[in-house]
Amino acid sequence: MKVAVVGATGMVGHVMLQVLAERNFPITELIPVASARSVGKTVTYKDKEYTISSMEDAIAARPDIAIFSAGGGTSLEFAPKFAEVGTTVVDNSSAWRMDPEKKLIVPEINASELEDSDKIIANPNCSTIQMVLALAPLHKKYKIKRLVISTYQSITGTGVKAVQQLENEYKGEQGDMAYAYPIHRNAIPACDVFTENGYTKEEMKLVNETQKILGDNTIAVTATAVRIPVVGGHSEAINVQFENDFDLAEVRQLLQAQDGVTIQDNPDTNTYPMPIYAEGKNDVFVGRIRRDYSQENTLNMWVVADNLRKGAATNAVQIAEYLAAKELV
Ligand code: A2P
Ligand code: 11C
Repeated sequence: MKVAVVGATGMVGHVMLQVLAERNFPITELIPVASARSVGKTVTYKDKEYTISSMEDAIAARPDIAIFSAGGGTSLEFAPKFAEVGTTVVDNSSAWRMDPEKKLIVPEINASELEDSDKIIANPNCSTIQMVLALAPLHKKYKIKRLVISTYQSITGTGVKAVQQLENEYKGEQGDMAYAYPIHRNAIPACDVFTENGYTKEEMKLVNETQKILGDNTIAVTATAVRIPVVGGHSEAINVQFENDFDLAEVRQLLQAQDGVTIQDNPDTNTYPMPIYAEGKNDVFVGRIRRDYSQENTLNMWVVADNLRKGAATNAVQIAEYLAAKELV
């Protein structure tokens, strides 16, 4: 399969190449793409150097699949151009997610919606992916009524500049700021920019993308998204009220049976998910599973995943794997 990775020099692009290699994706030709300033430079894939192509050369090569992680503006402009030459685009940006014509896919949940006519497929936001994967089997069984979410998000979600900011502050050095405030020894209750309703874009993604992926616009969702000085992954405290009552042992069984979910939950041994241990893993880790005694049919849980892996690269590569396996490209 001829595969273009658009944004190959970026933080997510780098992990995409790693995940494609680890999972032995059937690549016959790899076309790494980045901005004009990177054309001619190289990236490494399976110990070999590959020269970065321009967007135009990549389109002319008519790849079977193009996996994009190069920002929303780039996707809006170039994904349709790839689609026009017959390439199927898996796009990690927010550009197409809420387009009613485009599918928003977490493979373990809704890959079966995909058809060969889908030429631009959206990969959800990182904090949404890890949450819905843990919720999907529970929603199916007990029907979610309302979600209250608090996130504790890794600075890698912001990009290289944020990682640099934390390193500079840690060392006591001056440098460019990715955030309006220091992030070292801080918690910033604003991920991405504010929208008109007083919520941030990140918080609204949790509302809108969750309803779209779970296929249920009646689910009420409210979120507070917070950036913390952590690199390994995003953590989320999720309070979920169901329409129907649940059995805690059955909740655990359902989560156990969910592909892509690993339970780490034992108060006796202080076992619970943490981003430092989720880093580099493809699974979503769930712990602190307990009943909320303050309200009927309500559960609390703590969900952690590597935001660059299942939250971005791994999910996108899994979509590509599904397309390949089902011969949809
Ligand atoms: P470049 O390295 O040449 O700037 P990140 O999200 O980590 O900042 O990475 C963004 C990725 O998207 C990088 O690989 C970047 O390339 C790429 N990119 C940004 N703008 C464009 C564009 N107009 N065309 C192609 N790739 C782009
Ligand atoms: C963050 N979720 O951690 C963001 C990063 O819509 O794909 C990815 C933004 C997106 O800030």
